[in-house]
Amino acid sequence: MTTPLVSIIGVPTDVGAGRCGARMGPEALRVAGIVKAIARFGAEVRDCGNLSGPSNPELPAINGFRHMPEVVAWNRSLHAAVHVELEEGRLPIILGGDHCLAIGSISAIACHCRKTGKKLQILWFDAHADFNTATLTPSGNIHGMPVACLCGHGPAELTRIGGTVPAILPHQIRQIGIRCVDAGEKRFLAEIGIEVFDMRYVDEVGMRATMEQALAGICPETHLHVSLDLDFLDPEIAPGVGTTVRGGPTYREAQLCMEMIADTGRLCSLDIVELNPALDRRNMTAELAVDLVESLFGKSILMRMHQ
Ligand SMILES: [Mn+2]
Repeated sequence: MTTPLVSIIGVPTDVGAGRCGARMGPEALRVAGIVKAIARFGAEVRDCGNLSGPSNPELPAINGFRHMPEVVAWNRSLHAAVHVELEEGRLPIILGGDHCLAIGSISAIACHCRKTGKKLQILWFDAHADFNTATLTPSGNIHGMPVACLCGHGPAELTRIGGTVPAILPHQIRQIGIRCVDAGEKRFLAEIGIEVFDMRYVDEVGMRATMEQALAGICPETHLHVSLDLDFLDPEIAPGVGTTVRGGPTYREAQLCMEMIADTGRLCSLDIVELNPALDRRNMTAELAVDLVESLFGKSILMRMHQ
C-alpha cells in the first residue's frame, strides 16, 4: 500500500492576465482548505509555499506581448520547482496565478514524461482555447497563449522553457468547456488539430459522453495532467475569475468531470489557475475549487492505495 505524495506549489502572480488579483489565488485556495481536503484522502501533502518572482508592472504590450520578461521569470522558476517534485516521485499541484503558468508546469511535466517513457495526456478545462499568438491576440495578455506556446507557436523565450520544441504535440491535449474563441484562433486550432469539446458539444451529447471521449485511450503508462482554469465553470457558481463567460458547466457537470478523472486512477499533476479573489464573493469560487479537487483525489487515491 503506497501513500500518494502530493506537493502544493503556490505561484502568486497575474503578470499574464489582463486584470490584477490572481496573485492572491494561492492564499485564497489555502484559506478554503485545499491542503486538508487532499490529506483527508490519505495522501501525504507537502505545502512547498509560494514561489517568488517579479511583481506586476502593469504595462502595455511590447511587440504583441505584455510583461514578457516577468512571464518568462515566473515560468522558469515554476518549471524548475515542478521538475524537482516530479523527480522525487511526487504529484505536483500548482496553485495559480494566471494561466500563463501552464507553460512552466506542462513543459516540466513533458520533460519528465520523455525521460521516464510515460505517455502524457492533458485535459484542458477552460472557457477559452488559450491558443492565441502575438499576431492573433488583440490584448497581448500571455494567459491567452499557453497552449500555442506549448505546441511550439510563440516567442522562443516561452516555447523553449522546457528545452524541447514543441514541448507537446497537439494530440496530447484535449480541451473541454470552450465557449469563447475568436475567428483567427478557431482557424489555427482546426489547422493544428487540437481536439476541442466545446459547450455546444457538451449540450448536445452530455458531459458523460464528452468525458468518455476526452479520456479515451488512457492506459497504465499514461501521465494524466489536468489544467483547470476556473473560468471553465459557469460564472453563476464561480464568479471569482477575471474573464467570465456565460453558459459554462453546472456544479454537477463539473463534479462528474472530476469523478470520471478520478476513476482512471492516472492523475499525476494538476494546475488550478485564474482564481481572482478580488472578484470573488466570500471565497465561494475557491471553496468550489476545493470541492472539485476533493472529487478529483478521493477516488484516484483509493485506487492507488490498493495497488
Ligand atoms: Mn485559460
